[in-house]
Amino acid sequence: MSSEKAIKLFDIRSTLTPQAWSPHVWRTRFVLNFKRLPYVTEWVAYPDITEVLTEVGAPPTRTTEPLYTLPAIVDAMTDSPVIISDSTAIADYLEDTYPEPSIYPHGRETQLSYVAKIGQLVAIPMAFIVVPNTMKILPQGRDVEYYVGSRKGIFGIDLDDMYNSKNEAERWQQLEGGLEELSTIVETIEHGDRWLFGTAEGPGYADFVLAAAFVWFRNAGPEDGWERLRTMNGGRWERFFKSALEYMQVL
Ligand SMILES: N[C@@H](CCC(=O)N[C@@H](CS)C(=O)NCC(=O)O)C(=O)O
Repeated sequence: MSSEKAIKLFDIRSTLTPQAWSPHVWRTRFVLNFKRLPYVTEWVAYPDITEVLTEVGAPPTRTTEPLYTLPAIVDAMTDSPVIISDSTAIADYLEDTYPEPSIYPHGRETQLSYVAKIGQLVAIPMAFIVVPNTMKILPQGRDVEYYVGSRKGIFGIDLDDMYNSKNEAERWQQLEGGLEELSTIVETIEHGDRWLFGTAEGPGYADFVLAAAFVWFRNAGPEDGWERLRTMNGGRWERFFKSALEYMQVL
């Protein structure tokens, strides 16, 4: 597709086919697919994120290194191109600019409160398991070198200490506990059969955030990790993931 009248989505390159794995970028990709917006992906090497985003004029998303993160988008469908970084800011922008279908059923604040719960109960315990494994799907050389050299500064813990034979059982216990608690929260939300945080008619943004965490776990996590997770809580997560497949194209 010509990128002239499309949205450019910056994503992190990998050795996978298709390449997409980053949980934050998947949030944006789900929204673009759901709203059926034309987009093209520009694959960026981890060590080049700062240079690429500085060049396009995207704002930094952090106050400590790394200052620049993905996702970022350039929307060339508007009168003058709009450049945005940070998954929440992008979701808000896409919702304001292309309101239908809406990603905020039950309201934005409600969706973002579910997103916070997903972060605390699922994404954080998952990070300990996935982050040390991710180097396996990054191109050897400068991508892996940058990744390995910068993780401690971000997570405050050595990659070797995140997930190893000594703490593996405990890490899984934390993730299982988080999923169990999330499952209890989901029971209290009125939703249809397909989605957990949306309505009978369609998904909410929190559904995409949870699905993004699951794709991350499946694509960048340890071998058999997804096999183990998907059957937990009576297979709820696998059924949910099947619904999300509809919006999982990588363009
Ligand atoms: N608050 C940001 C966080 C995004 C984020 O942390 N992205 C990671 C990839 S999943 C990244 O680009 N990291 C850059 C790096 O580690 O150098 C958002 O929601 O978009």
